[in-house]
Amino acid sequence: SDKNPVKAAAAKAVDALRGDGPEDGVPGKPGAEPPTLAEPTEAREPLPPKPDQGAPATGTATGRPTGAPPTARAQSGAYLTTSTGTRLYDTDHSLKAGPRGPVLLQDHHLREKITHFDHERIPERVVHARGAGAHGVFVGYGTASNVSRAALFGKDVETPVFVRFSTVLGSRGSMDTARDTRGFATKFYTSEGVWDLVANNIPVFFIQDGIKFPDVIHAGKPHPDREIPQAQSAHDTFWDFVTLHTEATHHTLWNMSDRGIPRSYRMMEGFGVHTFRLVNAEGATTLVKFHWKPKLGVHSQTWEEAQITGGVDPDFHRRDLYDAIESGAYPQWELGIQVFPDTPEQTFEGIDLLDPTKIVPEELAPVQPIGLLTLNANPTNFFAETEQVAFHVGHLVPGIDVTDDPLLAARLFSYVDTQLSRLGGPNFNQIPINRTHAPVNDMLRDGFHQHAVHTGTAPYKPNSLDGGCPFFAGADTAAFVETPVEVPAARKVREAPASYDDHFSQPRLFWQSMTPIEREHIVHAYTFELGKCYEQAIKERALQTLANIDPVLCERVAEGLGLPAPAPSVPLADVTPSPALSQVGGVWPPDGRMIGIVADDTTDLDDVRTVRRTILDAGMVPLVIAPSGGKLDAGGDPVTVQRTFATARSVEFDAVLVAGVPGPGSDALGARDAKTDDAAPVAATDPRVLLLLSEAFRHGKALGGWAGAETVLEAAGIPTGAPGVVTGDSGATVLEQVSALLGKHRVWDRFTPQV
Ligand code: HDD
Repeated sequence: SDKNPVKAAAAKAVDALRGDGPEDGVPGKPGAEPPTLAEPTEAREPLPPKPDQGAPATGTATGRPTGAPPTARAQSGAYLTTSTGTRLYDTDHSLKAGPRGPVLLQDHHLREKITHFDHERIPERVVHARGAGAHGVFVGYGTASNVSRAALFGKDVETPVFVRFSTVLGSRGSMDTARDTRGFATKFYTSEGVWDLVANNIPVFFIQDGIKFPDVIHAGKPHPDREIPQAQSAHDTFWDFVTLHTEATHHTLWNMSDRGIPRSYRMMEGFGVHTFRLVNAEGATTLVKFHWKPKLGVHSQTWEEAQITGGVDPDFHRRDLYDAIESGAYPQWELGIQVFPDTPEQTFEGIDLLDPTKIVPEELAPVQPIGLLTLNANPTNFFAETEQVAFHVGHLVPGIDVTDDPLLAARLFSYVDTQLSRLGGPNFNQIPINRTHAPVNDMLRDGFHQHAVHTGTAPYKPNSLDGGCPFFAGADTAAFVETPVEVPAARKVREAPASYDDHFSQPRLFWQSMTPIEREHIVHAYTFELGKCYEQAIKERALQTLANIDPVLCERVAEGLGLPAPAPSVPLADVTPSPALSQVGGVWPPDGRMIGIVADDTTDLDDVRTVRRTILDAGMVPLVIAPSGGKLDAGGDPVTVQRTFATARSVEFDAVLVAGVPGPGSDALGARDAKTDDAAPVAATDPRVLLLLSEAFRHGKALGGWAGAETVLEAAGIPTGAPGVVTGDSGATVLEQVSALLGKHRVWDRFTPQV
């Protein structure tokens, strides 16, 4: 055993601890001075305001701030210890009676290590279990200060935030690119307390009353007998519910549109869904709907891309968010509000503002920007932050209040309740990620996981022992005062207002607002999802809801299912389309877009270097794809390979370039091995490259190639001169045109929709 360095070091450490080692003064050594004991620990103050909630201010290798130092690979600190701070000399061997003997029960370290491990998991969220989070900052524009007294909306006021994006139906380990609604929950650590805006990327909800939430979720989750399918709505129980419950039609249509398969969390809108009530300094109230508008525009994957991604990179959205922040391409959203007068009817242009299945088209009430969100730091520890963050629609600050939307009422109850079992007790707001930055002076005491050491003897009000402290604030000292709205005299009933019966006019508005290619995607989505259902009656009911949205939609889906198309059972509403609902059109910044560059041993690397540099300077990400890893061109100035033909798949890239091949006698070639002189590009014959290119072409992605790369594109079956296929003499000119195409997200001209 002397030959084993770990054991030798451990034996030395044990000797030292026993006090019979060579050094003097080792505690425990006979004759050594007894150690001086520190004073007993002072009782601590009650939980202080949390000044250190922001992500640790550290830097990456590139000098950018991040959640964790990139070099940190293990725990900091010199010695491994138990949870109570006792230093350990071994964590690889249980304590045994001899090397081959039985393990001893007295091995505390063994028991502590295993016990803690056994309890590492907590229940996943009952919905929105799969998510990714990031830290950031919200800066108010001051434009909302006339409608809300909330300090965070003040001009240039900076508020730290934590945002968690999520899918709804899948488990914690499910794929990111499932067709689903996305959560977009923001915790604002304001100076007046925490405000949580718990939003989705779809502005309407499946149900109008929260009492039905368990029903819609039970229907959407995997079947209870075999627990399949995972993270899917393409199954009988989901469609059974949404076709029996036609108020779900609007949300379902959004899910079946491209909104259900976002390209990135960075390219999604967010919606508060409910109408909220803002209160200004004079006490005047306004009704509003909250919108997050991404600076990069709203973009989606194609359905085939989403399916391939689910297999080749289930963490696609999580990785995308993390990488973008790490590389300094900080995602940004503007927070905006649609503003409506707070009238007793609570309607706007005939739209019921308390009905969460309805939108107010932006053309009727423009979204007015009130602040800017920037996500600029990744979490340091996923569990501590992203998993333990606890949002609640009831976390409000003065100036932001709720309305009587019955869906919101159930949420106000549910979000605390669920944390009790998820986070194991009532003290979840003491977990670091949940701690407010405002001073806390509550009278909540004890309970599991109590971290505060509260002083004083009078945690009740009124009291005289503490001189009556703490005192009450008033509206003038930033108290949250519920808005004293009139509640109409009424009977107790289990009923909804008549306006909630209109389930089809707004789905029709959405359908009519789509461009032909978006409509075609919707047709394909319904045809796929209903095609995965087994029950004939469910498909027939679904076709009836589609007929009530639009006969063309119904006919196309019916055709795909091989079923007759029914006639509408309600009069079709006469709607004015809302162009703001469409994702096609507009030009957006290409920040953070991924560009693959296919290269091999025959490639002119000078051009690759220039193109890479130009892509980086434009804030995009160049990834060189080569036959094998390592470097291209060992001599001179080698180019690092980021992806190999084996690891690259089209779904990762927003555009793909095929780097040029130098002609015989070119300088670039002369600098390398002459054996490549007349070699054809390896890429032209490698099936993985041909798949990469043909998929990218099929998915409407910009493609480019220069100086002989046409042979590779042709080998992939890509017609020369097809829309969005750019070829030329040099990488620089090709890249310029490809970047311009990226601003539109996809080469829409490549598709010929039939709707
Ligand atoms: Fe919810 C989580 C968004 C209706 C009950 N919800 C949750 C999350 C988001 C939303 C983004 C994830 C939060 C996180 O990242 O931790 N939920 C919405 C929106 C809704 C909505 C936009 C409709 C407008 N939710 C809704 C209803 C109920 C719930 C009607 C219950 C009656 N939601 C929950 C929950 C969750 C949750 C069970 C699960 C985990 C959690 O709260 O913390 O309480």
